[in-house]
Parts: sequence; structure tokens; C-alpha cells
Amino acid sequence: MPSIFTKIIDREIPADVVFEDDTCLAFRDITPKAPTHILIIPKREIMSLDDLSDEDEQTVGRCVMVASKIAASEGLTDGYRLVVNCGSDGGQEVPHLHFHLLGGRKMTWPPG
Ligand code: DGP
Repeated sequence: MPSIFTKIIDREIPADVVFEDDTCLAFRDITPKAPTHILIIPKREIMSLDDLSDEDEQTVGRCVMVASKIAASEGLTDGYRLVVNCGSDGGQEVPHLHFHLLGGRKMTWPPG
């Protein structure tokens, strides 16, 4: 079943989109955990890291490249964090692969 992110890709629900190409969409998280919190998602419906196949390699690579470019365009010169939650132990709530780009504050380690 399509997740809420598919509805954002299809523009059925609104989002603050910061980047789009044929492969990826990036938009601001609705409940930001940092001054900059952007989600980068593949347009392809991949549920999680556990569902990747070899043919997804370029798609995932493109998402990471896009995250890096957005970090630069957002002015995150002091660093940032790129996070993928996977499955229930990983804290994944939306079943569509997404990369959290978090920045604009000092991150702590380890994550909770
Ligand atoms: P995760 O826990 O890794 O599955 O993160 C899902 C993130 O998605 C969470 O930080 C909140 C965000 N989110 C959920 N629904 C929406 C939505 O409708 N719009 C936007 N922009 N973000 C959403």
C-alpha cells in the first residue's frame, strides 16, 4: 500500500519541497528535530533498507549525493547528520525509504 510519502511525490498532499529530480524528492520534515531537517526519498517505492535490491544501487547513491548537495545549499558548513531508520528497532515509522538530513545544531552520540 502506498505510504504518505507516495502521496507527497504525487502531490496529493502538500510538502515544502526543496529538491526534485527523476530519482529523488527532498522536502522538509513536518516535525523537525533540528533547525534543518529534510527528508530525501527515492521516488521508487522502496519500503526500507531491508528491501533494497541490486537495481536500487544508483537510486540510493543518488539520494546520498542529493543529501550532500542540499547540506551545502542549506549552509551546513559545520557538519550535519544523515540518518536512515530501518524497521521497528530502528525507529522507522513511514514505510518508504528515507534519509533524514539533520543540521543546524550540535548532535549528540550515541542516538537514543
Ligand atoms: P521515520 O521515523 O524514520 O519513519 O521518520 C518519518 C519522518 O517523516 C518523521 O520525522 C516525520 C515525517 N513525516 C511524517 N509524515 C509527514 C508528512 O506528511 N509530511 C512531512 N513533511 N513529513 C512527514
